[in-house]
Amino acid sequence: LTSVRYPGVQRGSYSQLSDKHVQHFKSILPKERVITDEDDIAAHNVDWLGMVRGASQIVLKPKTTEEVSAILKYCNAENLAVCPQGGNTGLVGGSVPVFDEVVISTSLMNNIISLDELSGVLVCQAGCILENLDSYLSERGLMMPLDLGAKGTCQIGGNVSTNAGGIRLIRYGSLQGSVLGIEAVMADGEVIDCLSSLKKDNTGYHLKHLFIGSEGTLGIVTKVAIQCPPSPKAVNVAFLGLDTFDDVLRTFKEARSGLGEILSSCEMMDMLALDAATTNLNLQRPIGEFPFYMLIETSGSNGTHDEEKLTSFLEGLMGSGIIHDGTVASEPSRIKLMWKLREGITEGLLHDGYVFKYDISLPHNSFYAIIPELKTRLPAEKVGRICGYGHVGDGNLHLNITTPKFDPAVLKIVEPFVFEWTSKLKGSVSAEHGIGFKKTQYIHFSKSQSSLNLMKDIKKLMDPKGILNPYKVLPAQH
Ligand code: AKG
Repeated sequence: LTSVRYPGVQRGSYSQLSDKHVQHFKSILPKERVITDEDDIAAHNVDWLGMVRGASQIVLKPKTTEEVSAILKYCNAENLAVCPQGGNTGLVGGSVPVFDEVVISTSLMNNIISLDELSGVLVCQAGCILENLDSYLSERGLMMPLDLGAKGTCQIGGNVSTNAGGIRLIRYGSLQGSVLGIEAVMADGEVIDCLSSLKKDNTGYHLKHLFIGSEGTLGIVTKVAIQCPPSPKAVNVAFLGLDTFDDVLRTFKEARSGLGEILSSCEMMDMLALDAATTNLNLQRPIGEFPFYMLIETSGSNGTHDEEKLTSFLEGLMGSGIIHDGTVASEPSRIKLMWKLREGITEGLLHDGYVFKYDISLPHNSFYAIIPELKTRLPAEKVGRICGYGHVGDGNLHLNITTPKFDPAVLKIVEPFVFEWTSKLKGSVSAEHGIGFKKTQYIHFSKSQSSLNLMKDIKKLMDPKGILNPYKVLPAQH
């Protein structure tokens, strides 16, 4: 197999799947969990954006850690490459095969193992869907410490493997801080049990971190222990209109000081980003038209106290002319509608045609400058929209450029320019989406050669044959 779609990417010298292998998988799993029907495999071979497509001939659906272990032990012995797959909602092609890797889907590993309602520690299998976990917790006065647009489909194992960010990072921190323990299976089938559910545990190397954010290249996460905060008693969302990006930064600064501990989200969208959701998904804009919008959420334990704080924060902004229009929601249905506008942007952009997608961390004072810069570099007749939105509170910009269809001339102008720009500002070329398949040749813009060498050494130690999620994260040559 060679790839026409990915020139320059060579299939590794792995074994080809044979009938003997399929029969063996059927001795590990019941045959209905060994999927070889082309139609049933199709969705596992393509990413959510429809941009990365593999040619796997088999999908395995284990239910237990022991089954994952037996599968990997066999694949390692037989030199079969594997692609671990959770909800397959990633945006950098990390969760789909590139060639004919064996797909190991965690979708049936969806048991909640335990919940300590006092400490808030949840232990569950990797295939639990984020939203299902959140619903389970909310009935018990708790919540997941992360939330993102793909919550209805993404799985916690995938979230942890990619160290997914999302809309509440500003409040609850990076996911790696909430993950107390992990159970993972290494390439040779060895089960690594670091499933500690202790808040404090400084007994040697923090091995769990090898599996957080390594995107399935060092092991397959099978169980996680997560610290879950109490769910808030009061939630408010303000949707604001602003004239300039400087005003967005001023509002963020005021929100940090004025809302303090109740601030749970601080998001921005420019006019064209919001328009992708309103026009393309037919959603209602809740306020007038502005060059910039912000969605600010508060979550706290005392509704009256929160409302007082929010009111005085908004009055201050209005008084000093930083915001001109805005609306506040405290009923769950209206809050949901406002979040739909923000979370619908990704899907809305796809309706334009092709999307060039960048997920970058930048210093606040240079957060938005790349958008006007790209507008001067890209010929207007070639692009649909150049827009920016994202987690301004966390310094994470989602830069998106749409074109009617894939246009190599646009690509040439945008890459590596975006990565060079980001690197010069000491930003990150992947803030929260990971490196996956799409960004491997750009990782060096954010990682030193010595770090890359150590990553390569760790990979060799933990997966000497390189069977785990090949072609992902690590650059082919460095
Ligand atoms: C977000 O909406 O926060 C995402 O991570 C998706 C960003 C994108 O579609 O570029």
